[in-house]
Amino acid sequence: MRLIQPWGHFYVALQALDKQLQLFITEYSPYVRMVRILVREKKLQAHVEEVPARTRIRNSPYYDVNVAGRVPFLRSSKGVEVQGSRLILEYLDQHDGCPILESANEANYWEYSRLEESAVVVMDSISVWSRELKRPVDDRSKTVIEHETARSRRLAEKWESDIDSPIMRGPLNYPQLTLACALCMDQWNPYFEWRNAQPKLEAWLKPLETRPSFAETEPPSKISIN
Ligand SMILES: N[C@@H](CCC(=O)N[C@@H](CS)C(=O)NCC(=O)O)C(=O)O
Repeated sequence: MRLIQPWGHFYVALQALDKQLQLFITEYSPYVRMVRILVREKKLQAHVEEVPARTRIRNSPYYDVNVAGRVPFLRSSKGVEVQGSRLILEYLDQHDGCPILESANEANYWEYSRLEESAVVVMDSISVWSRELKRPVDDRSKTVIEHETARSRRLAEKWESDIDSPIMRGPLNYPQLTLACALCMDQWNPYFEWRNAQPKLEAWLKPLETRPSFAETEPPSKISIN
């Protein structure tokens, strides 16, 4: 069976989901977490094997699987390889013709895309910042840390009003999943303290972050910073 899915101006032919897929992961990546949450929301655990990948090290065996060395990465036994969280989410959500993530429509396309991109910027910013904190002290860039700390604060302030958009309040969609996983990065990065200053955003996140799919994919610990 082949499904033809409209995707922007393109039509992407996707093979039907294999019985067995491998999802390459790390436990701290928010990009990976979005995919792991979708797998649980769609009850696809029996079809998707989560395989830990060793990223950012010299000569990692993972580079034989994915030359780009990034996670998430999806591989099927039929030879399909999907790179990048957004495309993997679409692949897993749409293969069965019963997507659970609401896509943009003609009427809300620009607003939906604006909000999704703003959520991606939060995720990118917190990821760069957290990655920097994980490096040995001598290797850390104070400039990068200061820049991303300030950027994420500004973004959280902006989201305190953007969160009122109907797109952020309706059925689960890409902007909501992205923002939720980005904001939950405070479970890993102890310096990302947005909750007290943004009470509306925290109230929005509560029902999402208490879902079992979020609880099961929580980072195992906070970054230990010395
Ligand atoms: N835009 C990509 C970003 C993925 C990404 O940056 N992944 C990080 C982990 S948070 C990674 O794999 N880093 C390892 C590396 O760059 O070598 C996506 O949406 O999947």
